[in-house]
Amino acid sequence: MKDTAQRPTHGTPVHEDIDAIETNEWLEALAGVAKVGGRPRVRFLLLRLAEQASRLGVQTTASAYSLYQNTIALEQQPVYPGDLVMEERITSIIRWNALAMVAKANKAYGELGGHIASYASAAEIFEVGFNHFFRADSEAGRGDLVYFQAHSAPGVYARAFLEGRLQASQLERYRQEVKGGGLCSYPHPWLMPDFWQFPTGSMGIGPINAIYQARFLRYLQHRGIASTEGRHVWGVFGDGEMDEPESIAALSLAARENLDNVTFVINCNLQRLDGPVRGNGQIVQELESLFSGAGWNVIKVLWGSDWDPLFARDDGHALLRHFAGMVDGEYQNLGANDGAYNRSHFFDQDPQLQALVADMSPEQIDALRRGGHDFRKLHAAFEAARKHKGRPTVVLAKTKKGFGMGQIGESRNTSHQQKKLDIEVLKAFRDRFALPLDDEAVAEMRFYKPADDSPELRYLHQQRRALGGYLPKRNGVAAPIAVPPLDSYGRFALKADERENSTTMAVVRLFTHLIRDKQLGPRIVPIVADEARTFGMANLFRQIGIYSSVGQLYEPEDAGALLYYKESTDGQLLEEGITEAGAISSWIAAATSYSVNGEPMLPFYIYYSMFGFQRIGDLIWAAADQRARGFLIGATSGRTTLAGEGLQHQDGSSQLMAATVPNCRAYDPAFASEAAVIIDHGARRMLEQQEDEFYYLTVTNENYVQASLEPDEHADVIRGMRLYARYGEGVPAVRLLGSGAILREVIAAAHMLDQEWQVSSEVWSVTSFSELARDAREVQRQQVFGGDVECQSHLLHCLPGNAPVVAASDYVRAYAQLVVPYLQAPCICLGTDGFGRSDTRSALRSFFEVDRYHIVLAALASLDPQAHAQARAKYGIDADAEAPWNR
Ligand SMILES: Cc1ncc(C[n+]2csc(CCOP(=O)(O)OP(=O)(O)O)c2C)c(N)n1
Repeated sequence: MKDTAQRPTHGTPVHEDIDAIETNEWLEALAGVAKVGGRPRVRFLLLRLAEQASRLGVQTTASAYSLYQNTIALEQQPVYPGDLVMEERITSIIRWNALAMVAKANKAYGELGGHIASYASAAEIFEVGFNHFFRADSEAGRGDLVYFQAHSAPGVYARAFLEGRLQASQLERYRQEVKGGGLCSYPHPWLMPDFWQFPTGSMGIGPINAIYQARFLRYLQHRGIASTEGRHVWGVFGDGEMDEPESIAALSLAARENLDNVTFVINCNLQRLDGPVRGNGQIVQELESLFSGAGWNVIKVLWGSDWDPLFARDDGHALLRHFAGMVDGEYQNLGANDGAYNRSHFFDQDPQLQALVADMSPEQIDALRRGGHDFRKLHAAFEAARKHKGRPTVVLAKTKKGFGMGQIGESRNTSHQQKKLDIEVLKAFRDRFALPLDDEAVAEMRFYKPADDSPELRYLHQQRRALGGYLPKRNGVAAPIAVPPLDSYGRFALKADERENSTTMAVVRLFTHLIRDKQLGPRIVPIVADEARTFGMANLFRQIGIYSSVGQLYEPEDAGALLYYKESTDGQLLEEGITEAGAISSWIAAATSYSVNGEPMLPFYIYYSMFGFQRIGDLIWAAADQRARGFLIGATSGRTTLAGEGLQHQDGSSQLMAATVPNCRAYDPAFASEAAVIIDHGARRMLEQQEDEFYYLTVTNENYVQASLEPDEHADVIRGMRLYARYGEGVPAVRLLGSGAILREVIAAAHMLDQEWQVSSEVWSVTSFSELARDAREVQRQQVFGGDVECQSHLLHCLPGNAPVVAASDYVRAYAQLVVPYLQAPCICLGTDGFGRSDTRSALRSFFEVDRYHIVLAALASLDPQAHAQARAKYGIDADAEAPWNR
């Protein structure tokens, strides 16, 4: 180790001591106070001193982190309530099975991947949770929610194997899911719906989701929907994962909302995938500053029990001084090497340190554990976290990546990639953890499960029984909730009058009406990210209130107004502020409440459509994995319909992205009546039929006269297209398709074709190109496979034959093009490819070539070259103009 005294510690310079005797007097006095008056008295005096210093004009630069030691002192550590030897044995067995699962799959099949080193570092953290804290759902009520670090999944499987919940044959099929019965790489509720609850495979999603889950538990409690008191959210995450913006995005919300029902346990093994998390710094100290700055209670678990006697003998605090000056790259280096190396490279650097280990053998030095591998230290921290009131807690547990993997994997930069282990390494692992396996069993990497009546399994079951049962476990069924007849809440939309309205306003009105329904109403969760007024939802402020865990501590500025800003503890509306990631996390919590809480809810998250799939697409993907049920409303949608806003706001792509999510049903309705039918259908599918799908609707802020719908048209709206009208005489020469606000341009084009060019046409309102394509794809597949060759897609049912088709939408051409391969007719697709820009709707539609003139031109291009040339001249369309996507 290099010259530590001169090295900067995490963030603050080392100060020079100009009067060591005086310093000592102060320190001794403080130690005396601690002895007599205890810690609270010390804290009190320090606060008073800080106040006094401030009055004297001294800027105190107290660091935002504490010393590099355990937060819970030995004297405060409770007696361990479990059987340490037994738990060590069980953990060793689980370690082996987890390792064998990954190594075996990779040996047999080569490139299946998987991780050994991460779980190796987290085993004790998981096992303390499983043996003493993680409560399962039971007859006594719903249990805790646990977010497991995704790439430590092998350890969770290995435990479930001992519990008898997974069979050896399933462990054999780790990462081989296609034939069925295999185990997912990471937690995926979609693929293991009875097992995993929360998808955490994409870093950052677990932490933000966990916090909003904890907040939603409070919401349900405050609104009287479910009793969630006592339920705890645990999140076990990596220190590298904390780099993700989403991981830290909701920390202040958790503190602000006093979420003492959530605990993060950060596995600080100091490593990421390629190397150290903070080789030149100290991740533990950085995270402590971050979390305490955000208002969390921080508990550091850095050193195991074997260090206690060393600290006790270390009167001069040499250990703490040296720990403070050492960067994580060095900690990792020490971690990767044996006792002799640690003696020469750490303890021998300072006579005081040297003396501390003088009577210890290299093996004893080697066996000094980090706190995150010590059940007693971890238990004390978990217990303190669960008891802590008023604030969320983070446990920062210092561990070694690849703990127990020896020369090839312990604290090595390459640990993360270790998937194949040679026989000597496996034997060393067996010996290190005293596993009862002979050489043959080791060579074959046989899974090991003690007999059912063995002390190990009896203990394991007994601990779980005391915690209500087993987890992770997902419940997929909840009591159905009846949706009122559409006519009772959506009549205004089905029967249009002459008034102009927008589809956004109509959708808001629809769910506002639904809220009034006695049964379903309380289960509607409107969610906004600071855009309620934009979407005309201000009336909901007063009608249902804005949820606030503390009610309203101020008189709102607009108290006298009819629609004043009303916050209340039983408020129904979730006003999340400017955080789409937070708002979608709330939506996920509500949309999975049927499973997590057994209480189906129906969330409507309404937002600027551009800031949905594009901004937080990965969270939506995780929602899909999690079998979310609810509505996403992409408002102010359409690249030319959101006039004026410009490049960053105008959405021309979300429908295309939504089409890629298998259980997302995405619609781009043109009229309020269509939106009403879709919402009614979706609500029934999700709440009555319990289908694991969710609905995405793009709605616009363009006001126009709406169209009515007849009951016999509803099914076609859901299938994706319906005949709007025929124009002109005889068999239609061309079929015109339009979705969303662009349908009105299509209708105008049909009039022009008829009146100016004597071309007859059919106009189809396409509510969903993606649903049409999905259905057509399935039919085509059946036909290719020689199944029901007679069956026909809705698309071809509507558009038989080869009369030309023109399809236009307010999205990129690829959206309408989703249906082209399934048509028998030639088809020209118009769309809004390119960057949006600010201007009027008509200017934008002209620019992007989706206005009525360009639709007429496209229709004539496929029908009549002469008329086409005339039309181009008549409408002033410049054939040489640069394409919009190049501008
Ligand atoms: C969003 C995202 N980016 C990248 C990855 C790939 N990845 C998987 S594990 C990992 C490193 C995780 O490090 P850490 O959180 O410290 O966990 P450890 O394995 O060290 O316990 C990375 C980058 C991912 N899963 N998700």
